[in-house]
This record gives sequence, C-alpha cells and structure tokens, in this order.
Amino acid sequence: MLPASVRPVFDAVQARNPHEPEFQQAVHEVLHSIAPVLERHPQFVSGGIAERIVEPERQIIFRVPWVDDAGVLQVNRGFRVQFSSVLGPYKGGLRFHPSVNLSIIKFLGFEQIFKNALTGQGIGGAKGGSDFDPHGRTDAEIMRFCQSFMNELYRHLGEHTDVPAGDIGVGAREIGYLFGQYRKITNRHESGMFTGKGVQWGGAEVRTEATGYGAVFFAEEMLAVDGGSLEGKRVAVSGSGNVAIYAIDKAWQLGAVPVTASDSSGYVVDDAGIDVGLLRQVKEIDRARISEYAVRRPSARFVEGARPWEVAVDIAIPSATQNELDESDAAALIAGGVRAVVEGANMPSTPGAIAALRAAGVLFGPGKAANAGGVATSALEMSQNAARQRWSFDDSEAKLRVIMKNVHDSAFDAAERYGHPGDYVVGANASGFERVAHAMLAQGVI
Ligand code: NDP
Ligand code: 2IT
Repeated sequence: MLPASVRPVFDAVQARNPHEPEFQQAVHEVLHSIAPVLERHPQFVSGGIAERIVEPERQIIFRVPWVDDAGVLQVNRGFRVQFSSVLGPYKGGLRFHPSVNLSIIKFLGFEQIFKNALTGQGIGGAKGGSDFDPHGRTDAEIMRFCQSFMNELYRHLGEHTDVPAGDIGVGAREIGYLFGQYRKITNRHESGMFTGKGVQWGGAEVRTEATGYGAVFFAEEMLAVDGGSLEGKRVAVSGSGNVAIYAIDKAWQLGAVPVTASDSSGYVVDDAGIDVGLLRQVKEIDRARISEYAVRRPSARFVEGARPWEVAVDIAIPSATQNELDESDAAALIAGGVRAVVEGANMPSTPGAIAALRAAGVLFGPGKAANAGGVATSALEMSQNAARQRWSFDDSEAKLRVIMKNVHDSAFDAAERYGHPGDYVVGANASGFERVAHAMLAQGVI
C-alpha cells in the first residue's frame, strides 16, 4: 500500500499513462520509498517535485525505415525519452528488442534518473531504443538499421545534450554504426556524444566490463556489512550478454563459483563453474544460443524453457531483463538457501519477489544501485573524452570500485536515516531522489 502522501501522484500517473504497466511499476516503487523523504522535506512537497519528476522533460517517437537483405522494406519504431537533465546531460542506454514500447523505455528512463544521481556524477536520466530485433540479422542489416535510426535521432543528441550508450541488443557493433552515422551527418568527431565506444576510438577501458564487475563489487560490499564474503559462494547468474558475462568473470576473480547462465530459451548449469572463455566464444563471437555452451562443455547441461532460480545457490545476480524473477522464483531461491540477490539488470525482480525476499531476511541489492557501475563508467568515459585523455584499465577499475563502495554506502546510510535499516530499495531511491529534488528546487519551476 502506498502512503496517503504520495497516493495522488500515483493515481495521476495511472490515469495519464493507462497502458504503461512497467512505467507504473517503477513509479510505484520510487514513490513508496520517497514518502519518508517528502515528510522530512516540506519544501519538496510545496515545490511539486514528485508531480514534476514523473513526467518526462521530452519524449521522441519516430519512424525507422530500412531495407533488409532480401530487398524487403521494414519499418520499426524508435524512441528516446529524455526524462531529466537537472543534474547533467540526458544519459542512458539504447535497447533494441522486439518487446520495446513506450512503457518499457519510460520505466528505464525513470529509473535512470535516480541511478545516475546515486553515482554522484553530473548526468541526467534518459533511455531509448527500438522494437527492432537484432537476432538473426546480418551485419549489413544491423548497419542499415542503425544508420536509419541515427538519421532521425542525431538531432536530439550531443555531448552537452544527450549521450546514449548500449543496453539489451546494443553492444560494440551497434555503437560503432550509430556513432559513425552521427559523425557522417554532423561532420563532427564528437567523442563525448556516445559512450561504450571501442577503446581504439574514444571508448573507455572497463566500460565493457563495468556493469557486471560493478554488480559483483556491490555484492561484496553488502556481504561485508553482513559479516560475509564471496569466497567459495555458489552464484546463479541469468542472461548471457554484456552484464552477465562480466558478472560471471568478476565473481570468479573474487573467489566465488558462478554456476549458471541463460537466455530467453533456457539456462545452463555447470557444476564445474561457468567457463568464461567458452561463454564469450558462444555468445559474443559465434552469437549462438546458450544451449550451445552445454553442447561444448561436458560438465554442463541445458534446461530448456526454465530460469536458473531453481538451482540452489548462495547468491543470485539476475542480469537479463525486467520481471524475470517472480514470487515463485524467490520462493525457490529461499528454499535453496540464498543469502543475497543482487540486480545486474533493471527491475528484474517483481514487487512480489522483493517482498518475499525481504520477509525471508535475504539481502537485496536493487538494480538502481547494484548496476550503476555501467553508467558511472560511462561518465568516466565522458570525462576522458572531454579532457582528451585515456586512463589505464587498472586505474579505471580502481575508480569503479570506489564508486560502487560510495553507491553502496549512500544507499545504506539513507536507509538508516529514513528508518529502514538494511533496506537498500528505500536507501537507493531516497538517496538518489534527495539529490535530484534539491537540484530541481534550486533551478526553479521549468
Ligand atoms: P545483452 O543484450 O548483452 O544481453 C541480454 C541478455 O538477456 C541475453 O542473454 C538475452 O537473451 C537475455 N534476455 C533479454 N530479454 C530477455 C527476455 N525477455 N527473457 C529472457 N532473457 C532475455 O544486454 P545487457 O547484458 O547489456 O543487459 C542486460 C540487463 O542489464 C538489462 O536489463 C539492461 O537494462 C541492464 N543493464 C545494462 C547495462 C549495460 O551497461 N549494458 C547497464 C545497467 C543495466 P536472448 O538473446 O535470448 O534475448
Ligand atoms: O541501464 C543502464 O544503466 C545502461 N544501460 C547504461 C547507460 C549508460 O549510459 O551507460
């Protein structure tokens, strides 16, 4: 139940955005968490901060026409939701996936505001993408799609305006084509207008690894507060993309044993521990399905049409997509003895799952905090681009580690300050919101 103080804001969001369940879900959670913040800051209430923050500053929806290899015309829909620029230029990834619609882009853009605030850096919140499905498309088709997408989006971007990056379905290959088209149209080699670029042409070291590495650093911080560590822990990871691969990689490095990976067809469980080299070969190079991992690895088996939460583990790191871990998955994890759930993806746990985990005393690291290492390293990429510098891998990883500790501590402290000790959901939302709200008040009603 939402506290009465924020209920009218949620009712208005529901009335105004009736067909946007993911956006409503994200708003509901944040409003719930910030009710105690509003109580303690009457100026946020009189300044209408909550009413204003739930409405994007700008939304762009556009046609993306392109021609496939068979010569057939295709039309996709493109989105960019520029949610808040109060702390810096709009910042957030692009998602290419057939499920993409306005609700999904708005929930992601909304979450991004508070995540980015929590990093302590000068970046606003945005998200974009398309209902384009890159699976099974040739390189030439991907390139033509990206070029058409940028033919429209370029006019809304810029290093001081809006700086996209990757997300589901948008990795190094797509970023290359998107950046190249922007450069061609504008006649500007404007490095800071995109992050996640190749390290040979303005990309930052560690940006590729940052989200997965950051989530595991966050897990380490949470476990340390609880008197534990990653040493010897069995870890279930979902997904087998950018976030999952590097979460698995860092889990190994910090002494844990990651035993699962998945995609939308099912999951693999490997009792010898996931072989990162083989996983990268299968997913990044061969662009094959996760079942192929089990074909090539004797200690692994593929479980079709299921999710990895039925495997008994100490730590779960959902790193695929929204609402991929529901109440029954949470019950299975609890029955298997899970100690911590750390969200590598955005909003992977349903509200029912979070409630069940909380009731069982499981440590829970929400995506807004736990996966903030990706965008935080994007901000480091922007700094390097602005200064025409290139920092080393070790230096950049050390910076990421400090940022994740600060993100953890900000969320932990805010949870204590607002009377919910140990509740990182309240802590992350409250801490991010405080920063955004103060800036909005200072900058007037705009
Ligand atoms: P990738 O495209 O690299 O990988 C996505 C993975 O998730 C794939 O294994 C994909 O499998 C799986 N997946 C996608 N949709 C579904 C679905 N509906 N059901 C089951 N599995 C699915 O994306 P990323 O690793 O970059 O992103 C993963 C998550 O992390 C997303 O929630 C994203 O928003 C979040 N995130 C990403 C950041 C980044 O820097 N990249 C930063 C912070 C958060 P399949 O191929 O079968 O679709
Ligand atoms: O959800 C996210 O934080 C991202 N996809 C990364 C955004 C970014 O701008 O690096």
